[in-house]
Amino acid sequence: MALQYAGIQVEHREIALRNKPLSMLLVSPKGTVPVLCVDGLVLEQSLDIMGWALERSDPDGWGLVDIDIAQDWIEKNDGPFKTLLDQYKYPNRFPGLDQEKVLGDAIELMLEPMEAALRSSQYLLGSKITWVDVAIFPFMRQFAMVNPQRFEELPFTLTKKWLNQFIESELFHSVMHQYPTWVD
Ligand SMILES: N[C@@H](CCC(=O)N[C@@H](CS)C(=O)NCC(=O)O)C(=O)O
Repeated sequence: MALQYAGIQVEHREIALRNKPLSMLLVSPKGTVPVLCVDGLVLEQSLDIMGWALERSDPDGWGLVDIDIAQDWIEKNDGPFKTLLDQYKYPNRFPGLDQEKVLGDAIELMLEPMEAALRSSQYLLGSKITWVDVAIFPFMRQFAMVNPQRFEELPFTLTKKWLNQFIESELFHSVMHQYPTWVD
């Protein structure tokens, strides 16, 4: 989304994670997606790719953030919330865990603070969209998709509205194509 927002054209190579092409592993042995290769530079973290794109073009000021607040949200999302998301998404991998307990932990960790933030402003860091919203909403989308009905029942009206705004956005739709899998 950041690349599209910044108007940067890329050659998109969709990867089958179970069968990673050698050409990808040669530039990025870490073997995770996304990877951006540009002018001899290899960026292997989503946030680095977003940052790189916004440095080139940022028409609506996605990059204008209080960096400490941004980092707090990102650390919470990429750390403990991601762990809970995996537990919630793949209960078979965590047989000892109670799904309602996982949901409760996620609510306390992320949904309640998000709802509180969205009570005082339209987006997580204020009245305008920033890269932090764009970096975090895909995780909340995945969380909601595990049990959409259960998610819908939760009393987090503002968080649901915030999420739906991104899911329904033209920008999101413009990048959510099915691409053919790249084969070397
Ligand atoms: N912190 C990295 C995480 C990248 C990551 O773990 N991506 C997953 C897919 S969402 C992956 O490529 N996993 C490798 C695999 O499943 O083999 C980022 O944000 O780019």
